[in-house]
Amino acid sequence: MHVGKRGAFIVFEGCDRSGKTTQSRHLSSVLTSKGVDIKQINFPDRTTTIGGMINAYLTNTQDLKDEVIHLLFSANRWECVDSIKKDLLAGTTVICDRYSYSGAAYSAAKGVDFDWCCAPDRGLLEPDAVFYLKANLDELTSRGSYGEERYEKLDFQRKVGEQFDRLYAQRSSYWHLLDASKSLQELQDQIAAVADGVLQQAAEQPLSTIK
Ligand code: 2DT
Repeated sequence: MHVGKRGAFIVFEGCDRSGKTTQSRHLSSVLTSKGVDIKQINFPDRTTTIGGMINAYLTNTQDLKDEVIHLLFSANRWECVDSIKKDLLAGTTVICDRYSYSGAAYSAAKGVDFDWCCAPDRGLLEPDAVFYLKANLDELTSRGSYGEERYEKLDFQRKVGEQFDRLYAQRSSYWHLLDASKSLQELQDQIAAVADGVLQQAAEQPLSTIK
């Protein structure tokens, strides 16, 4: 049996183009250079069978009812839960680009009941920390137009942002609010400073699940 310390489960959340992917990759490389064992993952994981269905929906190849796609996103996380748990218990820190909170924020933004949206993810692993990159959407559009995927529209992103704010308000103990309009360097420094403490704390605490 492994008797070492567990890794931390760190999630990045926010609207499209808020810089999650850049920041999560950067944190992975900073921690790797400090000798931390890191695995980087993202949701949706489009490589699985369920992920293929999600990809068809996101690229507008297939239409699905809001509830159906919501449950597929959740199932896509459930199919990875054992492997995330195994990595964490083996001492690997898992850095994840989008998780349950994107699930709730995007579906609730369409008008699906918020509590209904949260229910299928109960029992999944709870992150030790969530970095919420809060975007000023007017500034985001100045970074160039949104892409072709289903959700990449400004009005919809505004609604998603409101849902993320709601999630943050209920979870501020382990969510770290970041102003996505700050420079890459400022954000990197802020995230790295918080991450050190998160790793230390996680090592002393058992894994918990989303209630
Ligand atoms: P990426 O652009 O990050 O690949 O995301 N989404 C994501 C949901 O609607 N529900 C979810 O549970 C998750 C994880 C956010 C593709 C889009 O999928 C949305 C944007």
